[in-house]
Amino acid sequence: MKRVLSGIQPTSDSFHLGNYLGAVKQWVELQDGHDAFYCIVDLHALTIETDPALLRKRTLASAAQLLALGISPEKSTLFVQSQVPQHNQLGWIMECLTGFGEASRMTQFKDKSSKVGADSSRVGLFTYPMLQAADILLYQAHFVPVGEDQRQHIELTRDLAGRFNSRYGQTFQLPEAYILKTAAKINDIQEPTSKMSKSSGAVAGVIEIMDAPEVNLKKIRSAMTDAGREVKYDMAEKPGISNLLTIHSALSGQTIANLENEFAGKGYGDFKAAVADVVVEYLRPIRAKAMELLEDEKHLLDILHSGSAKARTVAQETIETTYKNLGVVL
Ligand code: ATP
Ligand code: LTN
Repeated sequence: MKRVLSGIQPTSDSFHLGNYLGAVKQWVELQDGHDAFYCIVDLHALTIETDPALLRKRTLASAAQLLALGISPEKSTLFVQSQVPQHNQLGWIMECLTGFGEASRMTQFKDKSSKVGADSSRVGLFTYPMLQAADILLYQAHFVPVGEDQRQHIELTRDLAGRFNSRYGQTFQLPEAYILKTAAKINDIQEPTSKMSKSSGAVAGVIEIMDAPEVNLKKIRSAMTDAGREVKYDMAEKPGISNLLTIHSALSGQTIANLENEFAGKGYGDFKAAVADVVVEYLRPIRAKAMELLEDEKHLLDILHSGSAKARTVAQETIETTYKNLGVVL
């Protein structure tokens, strides 16, 4: 069976629709027929200032949401990055393999560091992609399901794996990004030309899984639309409507062409009401399930501890081969 690995940061109380449609939906699908490892990357979340109580709360909330969205501990290994110290061990080796210029070209680093300024940016934000490479290579993953914004990090991971293998002998599987064309990028519903984001979006533009149904209903009804009145997919001229069409289609399973027909001659108001309905009804049971899971912290911790134990066994094997090939005395 092919191996799959992906990660998500516990940086907010709720995942948003972009996280789900761009990434986690594929995680759920890939559990069948693959050996899947899914990681809550709490060490990556430390690259921005974090309150200890919030980090804990959000790590558990992330686990509850992943389970509610369909990740099954029977079918896949769900674990917490910091509970597997091998990530730090391989992270250092990846840092020693990466060029300074190469790391400087990572667009996520450039975007995030330019927002706070070079002086306030952490070194950890700079070395973030090398820890991510370690996350992936430790498990010898074939596929990495992520949104479009992560493509460059997966490319770097492939380059590092290839470089290590050619210098020190075959050690790592070269991973491939697994990115679905249809929902690779969900945009902010108030600013439909920028990506929906946990950390940078204004709340009105981000549809959160854990928000109450009334809140999401209101957000979608007030989503930014475009000039004109036709419900038509056109990313350049109608980014707002196109984004809403993508969301509706991804959740309802109807094609965009079908939706365009269905709403031909109707106004944006009717269309937004329909999108709101689809989103709210889709998320209602998921939110309820996540809330129920959060009531039993011990059960959640048991799932994470057993996932982490399994992950450590696989990760340790890779560390031993890596050290041996590097010439480290074992
Ligand atoms: P931040 O904005 O704080 O960087 P984020 O919202 O991008 O956070 P991450 O934890 O970095 O969330 O991403 C988790 C997964 O969700 C990644 O695979 C990422 O590609 C995907 N993702 C994030 N935002 C979107 C989006 N707007 N559309 C599609 N996929 C997305
Ligand atoms: N950088 C990713 C989160 C992430 C990840 C990973 C994704 C950390 N480690 C390993 C896939 C595989 C992000 O910002 N979305």
